[in-house]
Amino acid sequence: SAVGKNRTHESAALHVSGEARYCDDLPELQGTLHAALGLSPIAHGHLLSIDLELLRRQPGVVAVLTAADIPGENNCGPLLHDDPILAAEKLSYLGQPVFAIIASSRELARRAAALARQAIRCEALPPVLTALEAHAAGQYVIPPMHLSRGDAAAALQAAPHRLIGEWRVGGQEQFYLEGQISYALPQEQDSLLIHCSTQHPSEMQQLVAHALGWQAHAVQLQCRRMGGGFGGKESQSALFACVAAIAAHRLGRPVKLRLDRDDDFLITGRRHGFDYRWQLGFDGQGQILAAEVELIANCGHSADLSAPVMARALCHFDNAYWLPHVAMHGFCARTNTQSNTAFRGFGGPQGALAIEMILDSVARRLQLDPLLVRQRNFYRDEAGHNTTPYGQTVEDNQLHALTEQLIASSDYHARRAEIAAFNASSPLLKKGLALTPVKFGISFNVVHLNQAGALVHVYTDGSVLVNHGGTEMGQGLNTKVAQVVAQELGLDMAQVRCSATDTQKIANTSATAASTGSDLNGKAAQDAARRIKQRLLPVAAKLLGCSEADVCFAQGQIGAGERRLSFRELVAQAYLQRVQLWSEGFYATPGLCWDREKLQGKPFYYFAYGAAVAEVLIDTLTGENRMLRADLLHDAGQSINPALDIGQVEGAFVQGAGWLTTEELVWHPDSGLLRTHAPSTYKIPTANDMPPDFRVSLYAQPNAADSIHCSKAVGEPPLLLGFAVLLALKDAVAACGPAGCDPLLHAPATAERVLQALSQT
Ligand code: MTE
Ligand code: LUZ
Ligand code: MOS
Repeated sequence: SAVGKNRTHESAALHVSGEARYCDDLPELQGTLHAALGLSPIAHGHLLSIDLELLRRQPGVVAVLTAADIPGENNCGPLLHDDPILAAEKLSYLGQPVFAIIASSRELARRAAALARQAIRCEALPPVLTALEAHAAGQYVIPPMHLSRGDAAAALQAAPHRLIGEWRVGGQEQFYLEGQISYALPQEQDSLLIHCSTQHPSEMQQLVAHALGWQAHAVQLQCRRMGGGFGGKESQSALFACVAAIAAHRLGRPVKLRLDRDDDFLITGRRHGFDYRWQLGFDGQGQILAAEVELIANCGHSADLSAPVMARALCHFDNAYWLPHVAMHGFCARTNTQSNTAFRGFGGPQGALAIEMILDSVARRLQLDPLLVRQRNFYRDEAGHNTTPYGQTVEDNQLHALTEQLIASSDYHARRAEIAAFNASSPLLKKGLALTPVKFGISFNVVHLNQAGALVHVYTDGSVLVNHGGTEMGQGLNTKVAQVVAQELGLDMAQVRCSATDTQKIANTSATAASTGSDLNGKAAQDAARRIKQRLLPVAAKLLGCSEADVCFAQGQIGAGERRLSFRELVAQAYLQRVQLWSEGFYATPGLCWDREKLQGKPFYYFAYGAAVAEVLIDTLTGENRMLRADLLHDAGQSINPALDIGQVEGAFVQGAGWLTTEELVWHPDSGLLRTHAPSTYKIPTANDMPPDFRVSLYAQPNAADSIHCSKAVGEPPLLLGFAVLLALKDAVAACGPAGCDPLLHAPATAERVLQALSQT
């Protein structure tokens, strides 16, 4: 069978040989022009004028576009219309695009765009650069959100123990290897074809159409693959698609806009950094009685996806734990920085990490192993202990069994003792250990987005072409969807091919996001394949002289008993009988409901679970640290392709660990310039940061929900496994202090922060 087996990524050979075509590898049409963006030199202020003459006289410059040249709506924001494509009057962050240079070469376009500082006349206002400053001033991109259950204030008062704290975690750059890019090609009768590296072709189509004042049917978006998206191309590929489209239409020539890495950092947003203020009431066993928390997100200058990101953060503060009384307050702070957006986990990591840090503090105060306190607070399969603060019942709870399995396989308790012995005899080097669990809700937390379409063609030679609304960003979606179709038609993988995502094939698609790509598109493609199979069955039954119920599709053969017919022969016969050999398919996730105002309902079709154990070593003289070992156990349901899923788990864990350790964003406190805008200063994990002992397993339990082949979504949840690394670092720092000490360790826990935390012990 095609499903449930390790299969290489459909483009693996092309990836490693360099033959895989990304947008910038497409052959350029003759007459192609290149665009570059002129960026705001200030973080906040008024735009007074642009010296267009200066820019137009530069070598190679064909045109200069400003906000005034946008024929339709000057907006590329996904939800609220508060994101100008090019700044009109207000300058909202340093790096905001103000004009576009269109020139004969990319190099000349960039040279002219680099004159922005001379060409832009503006009046500076003081910028607000931190979320806490914005929060103090009541400056938000959307109104505050509240989610509560019970009476947290009264339960806090009544609790035998109380802790109050503040904590913060930084943002994170997606650092997709392929930067943002769009290539727009004018077509006949005022229409455009745009190749764009995007997770959301349909939204790019919509936003380009609005910017041009056109109907959507005049804009075709195509994306064969991305060199990574990680959420950064869910909404924020739009600005580049719009600029390329406007320029291409205006000049009647193909226009390509490809950012270099520094501009990508300066223009686009990333994971929201969060500040937290919390209070927890608990008993002497570490059982949580009440929690109240303020989550303050740095949203940047516009709303972008901040509302659903904050909603997901609030719906993940519980993580694995039953919180009897809880009050959460989410504040989306408006600052003069890039507009923050989706990043793997979409606010979930920021919500769940807070409770993990809090529980760690509780355990240290009570001098208990943090793992014990975590297990005591797990959701349990009994009424009164199994509903989330947003009202969804935690069904199919795998937390207890999965954690027990990992405790055993990682040898947690013995290693805890070994580490204590090591630390007692090692004055300068200290080890730390932590186990953290994950429960992650699967579905878009906006109900209507949970739908997908597919189109399957069977050609008369028996070969199959699959198209669906999802996009391939390296995660292996096309491979999984091809497996599903091959399984349905009993074919070999070699007979099935996936083609580029195209708005002319599937309309009104959702972003490939929220980890739902294979859940949604897999079901839609299965639906399409089943429709074709239904039409083939009577043809096959007649040819084989049996009843339809006896016809079986397997290994490229159609059979009933001893009689066999190849898929190719069947299809050729069916064609002659004028049977439709292609079909559309559709899927909408059943049973979801969500009240956006009250933040109550069933936003998730199911939960994915996981747990990680990390062991670290710190040098107490320098704060330098490294991971020694990581054991991951992750619930991908009954995996469609275990090899791909293991890859997702490994990658997500390392990406999560990078967020919490080395990846630090620094804005200049006066000018608001992002200082860390290249790999020289912004440190993502490298091969050297992989734990030398790295053990990754899938927790093989079929999904209890009716998902595609009982698999579970795997794209985002394992990012939260990276929490274990931060908590292990905190454990190592605490080992330097007296029993019961609870050092404050903000994230990212860079060597400097570890050293700072050590100085408090
Ligand atoms: N894996 C790779 N290689 N590249 C990516 O850009 N994005 C992640 C995850 N895994 C990403 C990735 C994010 S943010 C999401 S939401 C999912 O993949 C999206 O794909 P899926 O829904 O098909 O899992
Ligand atoms: N909700 C969600 C969303 O849970 N994940 C997403 O990626 C998303 N994107 C847009 C709107 N809601
Ligand atoms: Mo992923 S953050 O939902 O693109």
